[in-house]
Amino acid sequence: MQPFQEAIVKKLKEEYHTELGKATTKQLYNAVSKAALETCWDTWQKPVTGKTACYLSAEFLVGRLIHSNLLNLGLLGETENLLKDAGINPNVFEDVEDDALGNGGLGRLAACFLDSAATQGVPLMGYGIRYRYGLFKQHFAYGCQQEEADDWLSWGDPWSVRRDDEKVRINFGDQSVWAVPYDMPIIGYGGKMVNTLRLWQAEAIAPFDFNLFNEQKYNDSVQQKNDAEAISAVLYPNDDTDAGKRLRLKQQYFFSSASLQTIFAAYTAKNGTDYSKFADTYAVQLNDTHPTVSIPELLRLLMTQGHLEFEPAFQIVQKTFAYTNHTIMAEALEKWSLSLFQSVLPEVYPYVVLLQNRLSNELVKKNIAETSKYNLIQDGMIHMARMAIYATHSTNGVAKIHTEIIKNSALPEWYALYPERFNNKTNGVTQRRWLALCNRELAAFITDRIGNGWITDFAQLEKLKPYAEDAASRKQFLQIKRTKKDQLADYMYRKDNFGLNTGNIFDIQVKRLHEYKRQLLNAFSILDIYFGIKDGRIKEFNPTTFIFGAKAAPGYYRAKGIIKFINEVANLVNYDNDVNRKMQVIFVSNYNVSYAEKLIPAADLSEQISTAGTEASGTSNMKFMMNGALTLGTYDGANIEIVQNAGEENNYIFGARVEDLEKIKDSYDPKKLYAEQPRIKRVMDTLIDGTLTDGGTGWFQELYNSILEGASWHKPDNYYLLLDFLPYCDARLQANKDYADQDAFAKKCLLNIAAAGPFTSDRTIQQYAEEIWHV
Ligand code: OAK
Repeated sequence: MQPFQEAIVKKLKEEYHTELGKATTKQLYNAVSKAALETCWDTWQKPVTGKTACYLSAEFLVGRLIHSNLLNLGLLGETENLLKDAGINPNVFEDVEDDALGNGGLGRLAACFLDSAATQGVPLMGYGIRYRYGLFKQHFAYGCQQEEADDWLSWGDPWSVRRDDEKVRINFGDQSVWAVPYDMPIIGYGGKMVNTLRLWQAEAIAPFDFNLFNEQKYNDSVQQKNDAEAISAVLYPNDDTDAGKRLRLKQQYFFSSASLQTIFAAYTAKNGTDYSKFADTYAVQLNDTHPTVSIPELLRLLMTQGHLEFEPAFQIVQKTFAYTNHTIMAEALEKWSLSLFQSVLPEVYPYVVLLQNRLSNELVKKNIAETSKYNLIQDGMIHMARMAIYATHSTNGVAKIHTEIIKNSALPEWYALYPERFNNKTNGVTQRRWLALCNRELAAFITDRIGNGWITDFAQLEKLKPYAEDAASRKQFLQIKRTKKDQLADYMYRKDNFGLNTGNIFDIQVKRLHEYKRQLLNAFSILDIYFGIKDGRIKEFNPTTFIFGAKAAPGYYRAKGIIKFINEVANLVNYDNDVNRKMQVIFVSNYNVSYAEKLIPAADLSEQISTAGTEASGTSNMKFMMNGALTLGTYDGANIEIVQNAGEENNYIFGARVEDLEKIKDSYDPKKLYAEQPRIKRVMDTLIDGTLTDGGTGWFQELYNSILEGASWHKPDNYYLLLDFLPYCDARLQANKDYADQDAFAKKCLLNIAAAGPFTSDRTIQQYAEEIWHV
C-alpha cells in the first residue's frame, strides 16, 4: 500500500473503528477527506509573504470537493485503486451531497477563481458565509417546483477547520453576535500552494439564559441564540435580483465586517498603526455589491481604531478595494432604504454620510449640477453600486460586451466621471473541474495528442487544432461523446428515473430559470418542431433529446410557471407515439454542480439564448465549449468572444443584436408577429387553448399576457421571444440537419475545443492579479 492509502485505512480505524470493506459512504468520505487534508496541512499553514488579495463574496458555489482536491493533490488514482481493490465502487462519493453555498454564476465563478489562484501561486483568500442551509433542493410535483432545505452538513464537513481563536464580534443596532470562522483549504493543482476560503458562521454571544430557563420561559431562554444563528442560517435563493430584506443586510454586514476586522487586525499586528502600507499589503475584490458595506466598515476601522482623519482613510480605502459588476438588470442593482440601513447599522451609517459629502464636494468642483444619478444617498435610498464605483479604484464587467454596456448605457454618468476606473475581465472557468475531472475520457484524448500541459496552461489547447483534420480523431471524439451520453443516462436514471435515448442529439439548456435567459423560447421552439413533425412540415429530423435543468427562485411566480410549462411540453411530446422516436424532452430535477458535471460533457448543443444585452457573461457556455458542444446562441455575453475565437461558422448564432434591439425598442409590436406568423400563434396558443394545462392556476394565461400585453412594470414581450423565434427555429433546424454528417459536426466540435484556451479562469485570475490587485 502507498502511504496515503495506509493513512486512509488508519483514519477509518481510529475515527470510526471500522475498516475499508465495512465503512459507510459517509465514513469513507470523511476518512479520505481528512487523510487528504493532512497531506497538505503544512503547506497550508505556511504564512503568506507579500501582498494578499481577498475575494469577498456572499456566495462560493464550490461543489463537491473530494474529487477536485484529490486530483489537485495527485491522490485521485491511489484513492480509486484502494477503493476498487476493496470491492468498492470508485464512484461512491457521487452520493455525497454537494455543498451548495451559491445560487449560480456569481458563486460558481468565485469557486473557479479560488482554484485558479491557488494553482497559479496567487495568494487569494476567499471570505464568505457558512450558510447552515445552502440553496434549496428542488423536486417536481405534477410538474411544479417544490423546495426543500439543503441540509448539507448531514454529510459532515471534513474539509473545514473551525477557528474559535479567531472569532470576531459583530455589532448591529439591535444585536451583537460572534462571527466564527471555518477555514477550508484551497489546494492548487500540484499541491504547491494552499490558499484559504474562510466562511463565517454566526453564533450567539450568550447562547442560553439560565434565569429565563428557571422561570420556565424556554423559548425566551434561547431567543438570543436563535436570533444570532438566523444570520447565517440560509442562503437567499434569488439569482440576479435583490429582496431588500433586513436579514439580508445583516448577512452582508456580518461577513464584510468579520473579514475586514480580521484583515485590519492582521495588518496592525504586523505593522502597528502606520497604515501607509495597507493598500500595498491587501487588495480586496468585491464580488458584486453584496460586500460593498465593507467600504464604510474599513473607513470606520481606520478612523476609530487607526485614528486616521477621513481623507487619508478614504485614500487607503480607495486603493484597497475594487468592484466587479455581474449584472445590469435594474432590479439587481442593490439599494437599501435609509431607515433600514440606519437601524441595522447605526455605527456604519455616519461613514456613508462622510462618503456622500466627499462626493458632493467633488461634483461641485467638477461643475456637475445634476447629481441625482450620482448621489449615494438619494430619495431615501442608499445606492450600493454607486458606492462601489465611487470608493474603489477599479470597476470591471465580466465580458467585453457587458463592460461596454456598463460604460455606455447602464452607468454612463459614472464612466464620464472616472473613465480610467472601468475595465473588462472576461470570465473563465477552471479546466481542472470542468474538463480534467468531469470528462476524463476527453482529457485523456487531449493529453494523448498534445501532452498534459493544458491542465495548467490552457492556451496549449491551440495545439489540438490540426487534429480537427484527422479522421481518426474525429471518430474517437464521437465515441467519447457517446460514452458521456451513456454515463449521463445511468446517472439520470438513478437521480430522476428517466430513460435517455443515448443515440440522440443532446441539446441542453442548464442555468437558473429567468425570463431573460429565455427557457420559454426554447420550449416554444420545441413545440414548433413537434407540430412541424406531426404536420409533415419537417420531414427530416435527427432524433433529439432536449434537456433542461433550472431552479426558479421560490418567489418568482413566472419562472415557476415556465417550469410547469416545460414539464407539460415534455409530457405532450414524450407520450406522443407519432413523435417520441424523433424527440424527447426532459427537465432534470435539482440541477446543481454535480449534475452539471454529468450533463455538460454529454452535450452536442449548448443553448445560450438570452436576449442580446442581458446575460453579463455566462460561464456554462465556456464549460460546454471545452467539452466539445457547439453553441446555439445569441450575440450576448461571452458567447460573442467564444464564437469569435472558435469561428462563427462552427457555431449557430442567431437573433437580434444589441444594436438591432436599440433601434426597434420603441416600435416593437409582438401582437403583429403573433397575428402574422401562424407558427408563432400556434405555439403561443398552447398557453391558453387547453393543449397544455397549468392545473387551473392561471400561470399560463399570465405568461401569455406578459408577452402580448405586458404588465404594469414592463412592456409586452420585453425579452423579445417572438422577435427571435423564427431565426432561432431556423438555426436549430440547421444544426439538426448538419448533425447528419457526424464527421463534419465532430470537426466543428474539435475546433471549438481547440479555441477554448482563453476561457480558463487561470487567464482571468492572471488579469485580475496583474491589472487590478498588483500581486
Ligand atoms: C447574482 C446575484 C446578483 C447579481 C448577479 C448575480 C449573478 O449570478 N450574475 C451572473 O454572474 C455570472 C458570473 O459573472 C455571469 O456569468 C452571469 O452572466 C451573471 O448573470
